[in-house]
Amino acid sequence: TKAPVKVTVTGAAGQIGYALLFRIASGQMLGLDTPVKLSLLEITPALRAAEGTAMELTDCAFPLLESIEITDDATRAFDGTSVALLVGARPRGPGMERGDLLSANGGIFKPQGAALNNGAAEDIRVLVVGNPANSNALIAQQNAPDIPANRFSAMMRLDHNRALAQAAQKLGVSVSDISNMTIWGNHSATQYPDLVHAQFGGRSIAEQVERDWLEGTFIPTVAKRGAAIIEARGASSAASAANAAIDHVHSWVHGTAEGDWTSAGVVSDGSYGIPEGLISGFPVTSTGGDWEIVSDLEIDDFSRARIDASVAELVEERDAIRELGLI
Ligand code: NAX
Repeated sequence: TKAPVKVTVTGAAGQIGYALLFRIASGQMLGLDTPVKLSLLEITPALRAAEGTAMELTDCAFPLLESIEITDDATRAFDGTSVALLVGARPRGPGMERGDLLSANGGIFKPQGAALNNGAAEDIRVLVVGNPANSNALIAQQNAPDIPANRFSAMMRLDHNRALAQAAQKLGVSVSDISNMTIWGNHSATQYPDLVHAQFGGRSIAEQVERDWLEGTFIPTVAKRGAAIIEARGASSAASAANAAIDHVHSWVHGTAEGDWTSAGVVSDGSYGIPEGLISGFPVTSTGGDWEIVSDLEIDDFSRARIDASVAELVEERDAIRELGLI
């Protein structure tokens, strides 16, 4: 076995945290050869609940779980950490405008970015799950100038997995028969799940389904799935979100399959006309360590318009957080 790796989960007492921690501790994220030291960061009133979760983690007697730390101090939680899963965020309350939401989250992600910058391990990798994920990731990244920008990513993987499942159901095939799916843009209702590049049987899926279904059913079903889950369950996606976070970090650390790619929100290098510096959904590969944006895909007019619309929203959010002095 390898040396133990410190993994920090923020919002650890929340519902995604509850679905996530046990899978990390069991080795499903970093691998069965890697012991983990868990650090649970919560706000003070939720520390007791986090202790309860920690008691259950202890009661699982996971062979790979070396230690559990519970704290409301970001400096301590991020000290020496190699993987930071930023799940805790401020949800949009009734009557809350986007500016209020961004500023409330700035109060969380700005100091967390700074704490990561000061104390995280050399090999730190950060995944932002808490919404608005892309902009929260940008705030954290911009406040951590000493950490390479490509170590920050925002979660598009739940949307990606939703898109795989919807396409597989439509074609009557297994999700494992579908490859090269991409979620472009923002993790929001404007996201563009791309069936033009997604493949089944070596061919574009867009060529194998009706145009009406692609535009009128597939895209809205994937983009509005979060709302549909809330309506059905009475609570937002938790287990599927945790699963996506596990998948994301697993692909990042262990690599993506040869010939395939996945989706992640990463800092744009200007590819595909997406302004440099924005954290946008892209097709990405990893050979085990760093995300790399898949280059030179041909973008048709329909995809161009969809990508541009979602990126315009990211630009607005970035301008708003800039105005608020968060970046
Ligand atoms: P919960 O409200 O159940 O849990 C959030 C937890 O974060 C709470 O325990 C809260 O005390 C904690 N928290 C708040 N501020 C904190 C801070 N400054 N430091 C540490 N912890 C803090 O929400 P949950 O359902 O777990 O969702 C968490 C976040 O994930 C939300 O922002 C949600 O919108 C987002 N999601 C993102 C998804 C994605 O695909 N990127 C999908 C699922 C999910 O909706």
